[in-house]
Amino acid sequence: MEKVCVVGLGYIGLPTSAMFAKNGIDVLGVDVDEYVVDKLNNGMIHIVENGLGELVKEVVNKGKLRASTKPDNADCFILAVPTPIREDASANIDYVKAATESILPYLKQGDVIIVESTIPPRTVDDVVAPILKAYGWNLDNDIFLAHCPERVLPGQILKELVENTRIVGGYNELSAKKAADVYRLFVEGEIVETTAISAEMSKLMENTFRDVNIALANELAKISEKLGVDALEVINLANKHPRVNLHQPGPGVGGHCLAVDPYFIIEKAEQESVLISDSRRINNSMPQFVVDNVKKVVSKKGKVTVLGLSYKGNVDDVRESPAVEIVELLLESGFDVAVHDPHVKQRNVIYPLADFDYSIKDSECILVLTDHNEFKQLNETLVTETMSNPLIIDTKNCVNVTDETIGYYNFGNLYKLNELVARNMVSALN
Ligand code: SAJ
Repeated sequence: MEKVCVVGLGYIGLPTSAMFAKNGIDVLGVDVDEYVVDKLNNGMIHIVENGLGELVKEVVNKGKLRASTKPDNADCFILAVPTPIREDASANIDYVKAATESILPYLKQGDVIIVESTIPPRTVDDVVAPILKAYGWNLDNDIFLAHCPERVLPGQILKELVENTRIVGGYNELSAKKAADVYRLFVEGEIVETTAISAEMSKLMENTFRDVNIALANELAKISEKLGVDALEVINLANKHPRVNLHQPGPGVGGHCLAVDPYFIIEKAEQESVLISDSRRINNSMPQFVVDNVKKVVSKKGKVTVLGLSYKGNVDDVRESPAVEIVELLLESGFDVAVHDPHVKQRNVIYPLADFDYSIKDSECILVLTDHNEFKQLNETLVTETMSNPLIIDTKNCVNVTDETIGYYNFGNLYKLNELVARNMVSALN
């Protein structure tokens, strides 16, 4: 194999392109966005990922990686385009269809086509294969089709691309074998060959497993708040059992994977996906649960400081972030909301972001929604001196508070907010 064409230069396509180029393959990266293409051809990247900038610069300079808005002939085509979710929670696979159609004029006998995008079960068999067949290709002998879902974690993509086990689901056995050979170029982890449908389903179930388990932790948090139990201690205790791994509760589940992938299963087997649907509902209910607790301690129109807008710690990604929904709910409830996030860029959000000092000035409550490293140790002197009421609700259990005059609440002692409210009501009556 000499040439690879990667369609879609996002978080998966770009690092994958760079990885093939690093291993001696001539790579053409294709993207509809001219800005992305121009940047890449100048040796620069448009996303943030550890080590990727340096690698891309190196392989572009060596002439192993270049970009274009159109595909070209290659021995292998990798489709890594987004599959966003529609308003009605169904998967939008239009980009996968368009990417498949875009490579049709460039295919030749013996080529391998690999879909890396996350797709609903049966998409390779029912959508991608028919497009290729309609163009006249025989998928048993002429060209080879497979689904190989990406499984990397943002922040350590280059390492995980090499080390993770890859599941390669072929349209048929020969396709799985051909596609597995492609990844052998740089994957050091195990490469498992299977059918396309099993690969599609296993990818979705990995993230669904996590979503369902987080829902269980979130349900425990709600039950504990009602019963006066320390949910975080319960999790620690239960996890001492060698076969138990309760996850952590939080303000909801965000990102473009966990909060999306379960719907791809629900869409195809709605009646059967009972637990999966309920889990989505539980996780989706967490923003309102958080806001209900804020309402217990902040006066009408009072100032609330939101720390963290991204969907998880130390990333700049706000896609599907529960924090964004919480800010909206707080604003709808009439609070004066100041948002501080040292990782998120202002151009990616519609709210004005504030610096930490301004965000806590005259605030009645700091609401921590993301576990960024910067939040682990807050400036407590500033907190006690400038907040009108030094109180923290930490939905990620990440802030280390030493000053005893600061009221600190997390999912371990949220029920104590009810006691606080009762005490305040009594003192107001007196
Ligand atoms: N979260 C909790 N409680 C937990 C763990 C996570 O509330 O105990 C929340 C996070 O705060 C965040 C969300 O879940 O809002 C998702 O975070 P994550 O770190 O679990 O997952 P992602 O979406 O960043 O990446 C996942 C990974 N999948 C798994 O770990 C099974 C990654 O390996 C996949 O490549 C990625 O999805 C993907 O692209 O599918």
